[in-house]
Formats: sequence, structure tokens, C-alpha cells
Amino acid sequence: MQELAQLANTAGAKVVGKLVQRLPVPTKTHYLGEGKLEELLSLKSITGYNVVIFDDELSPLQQRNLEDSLNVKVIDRVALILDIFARRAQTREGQLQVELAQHQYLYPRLAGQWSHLERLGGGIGTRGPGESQIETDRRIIQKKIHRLKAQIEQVRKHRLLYRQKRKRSGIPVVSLVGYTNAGKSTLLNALSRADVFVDDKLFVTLDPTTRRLTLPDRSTVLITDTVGFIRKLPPTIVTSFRATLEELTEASVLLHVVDLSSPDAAQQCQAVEDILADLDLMDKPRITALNKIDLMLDSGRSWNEEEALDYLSDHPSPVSENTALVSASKKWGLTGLLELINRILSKITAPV
Ligand SMILES: Nc1nc2c(ncn2[C@@H]2O[C@H](COP(=O)(O)OP(=O)(O)OP(=O)(O)O)[C@@H](O)[C@H]2O)c(=O)[nH]1
Ligand SMILES: [Mg+2]
Repeated sequence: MQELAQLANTAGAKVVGKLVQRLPVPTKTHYLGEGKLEELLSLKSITGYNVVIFDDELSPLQQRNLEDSLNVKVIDRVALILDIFARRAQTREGQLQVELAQHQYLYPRLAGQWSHLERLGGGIGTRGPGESQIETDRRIIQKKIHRLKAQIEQVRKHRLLYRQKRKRSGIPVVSLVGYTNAGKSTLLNALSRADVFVDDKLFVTLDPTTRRLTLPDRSTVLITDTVGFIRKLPPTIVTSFRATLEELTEASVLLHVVDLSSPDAAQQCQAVEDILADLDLMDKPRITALNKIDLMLDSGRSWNEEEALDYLSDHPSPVSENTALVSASKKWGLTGLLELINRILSKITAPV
């Protein structure tokens, strides 16, 4: 729920309250049980909310019923994330991908929207012009989805050519992956003076950035920063962002950045694992950077890099192989991380 609040905040909403219900399964018609719905309705006069956001995907029926009962706009997690992505997309590729995801989300919801409007309009028959309007709209959306896919395919081909060129150059690629807000862009900036925009919001980065980096053994690598992951990442986003995410398949090594200071670090790692599995990337060589270690230290005294790394390397448990402790914002642990990258890469590229 805290993450949902952060997402809402990122989308420009102010959170005035929250409500949680434990149910074995959400109700088919309203998602919430009857009593909870009453409670939510009574909160309206106290908090003055004008939108309610649910942390799950709602069915078109649930959404419509909730809007009818509460008389405010009702949004689900998927729509919220799509909204944030739409605000963030900067490049044409990003915009096309978001637009595709939005249309795919909208498509099955069209029917609901129209009968909803009809009822608001005074309960004219549920068949009649409305239905044919839905059909027309469906066709328009389907055409649009078709066109967007074709445009994205063009972008993909272009990327493929670019990647092949890059591959021929023989420079290994290290791709940053991780939960949104883990500090991927901050790390890229710390390693390469890349000047990528960093913010304490979610999904700050959507479009990939690549920078050149020199390793301790003087060899060169390319390091790529891309879109962050999140729990329950809408499948429409994953499929729409294939063109961007495909970059990961070309990576020599994945560098998984973890926000060690987050109380949800374990669940966030699992979410990243799930998405990597989804993208068929489990076999890629992997390095883990446990980030934000500066937040794990007793703030009562001041620490330097050496003290911090010493103290944390066996608290709470010894750091395993292929894992580096870092603080991207303090630039701590970067030498160790670069050496790790070096070691992994020389293993991969070593002649057999
Ligand atoms: N204290 C502390 N804060 C950090 C560290 N690294 C990153 N941050 C902060 O964490 C927030 C998120 O950092 P970003 O680099 O934007 O994270 P990201 O993984 O690129 O996030 P998205 O692009 O949104 O997926 C920013 O406010 C950073 O200043 C760190 O080592 N220590
Ligand atoms: Mg970023």
C-alpha cells in the first residue's frame, strides 16, 4: 500500500487515506465486500477524496459498479502505472510503446464504458445505438493497435541493426536491471558521469541510455540503464516494451541493482526475478549490486567508504560471490563493483 501511495504521488495525486480488506478472493461485482464498500463511502465525506485507486487490476464490471456506488473516478493499479508511463515517455519509441499498452488496456473495457455513459444519460436501452458505437470504437482501436504494432516493429528493426553493429564492435554490454527506484540511474551516473535524470519517484527512467566505461584492466564496456521493474507489472507493459526490453537479451552481463535499505528488498528482488524469467533471461551471467548501503549504517556517527564496506561486508550475513555492496550516491564500493564486472567478463570472453 505504501508503494501504491508512492505511485499515486508520482502520478500527481495527493493521498488522503487508505483502506485494506482481507478477503479470500475479491467479490466479482465490487471487488470489496459490502461492509467495506460502505466504509469507503463514508470516508468520502471525511477525507473529501475524488478518486479511488485499487492495488489490483479491476474487471470492467467491478470498476463500473464501484464508480456507480462511490460516484467518483475509480482507477486500478494497471491504469495508474500506464498513466505514469505516459507522462514519462520521452522518445518516440517510448511513446509508441505506452500508447500500445494503453490501447490494449482500453480495448476490453470499451463495452463497459459505453453502457456506463448510457446509464448516466438516463437509462436508455442497453442495446441500440450504443452497441454499434462500441463496435465502431472497437474497430477503431483495433486498427490503432495494428498501426502502433507496425510502427514499433520498425523501431525494433532499427534497434536490431544498431545492436548488430554494436555486437560486431565486440564491446561487451552490461545492462542495469532492478526494481524501480533502486538507484540504477544514480549508479550509471556515478560510474560514468552520464548525467541521467534521477528522482525519488517511480519509473523516472523509461528510455534506455548507454554509456562507455573503462574497467580496471583498461578494457571498455558499454553500460545501459533502462526501465525499472515493479511488482505486478502490467502484462500489457511487458509486451509493449519488448523493443526496449530486448536490449537486455543482448547484454553480456546483467547488473541487478537492489535497494538494500528498502523493507521490501526481498519481495522486490523476487519481482525482478519473475520478470527476468518472463523475459527468458535467467541464464544470463549476473552481478548483484546491493545499493544504498549508506542508509544501513548507524546515523549517529560519520562513516567513510572503507569503514562502511568493512562493517557491512559481514552484517547481517556475509556477502556472496558476484555481489558488491555499493552506495551509488556516495560513490562507495564502485572499485569493487568494477573489478567484479571485470572478473565476470573475462570469464565469459575467455577462449575455451
Ligand atoms: N541514500 C541513498 N540514496 C540513493 C542511492 N542511490 C540512489 N539513491 C536515491 O534513490 C532515488 C532513486 O534513484 P534513481 O537512480 O532515480 O533510481 P532508478 O533505479 O533509476 O529508478 P527508476 O528510473 O525510477 O526506475 C533517488 O532519490 C536517488 O537519489 C544511495 O546509494 N544512497
Ligand atoms: Mg532511473
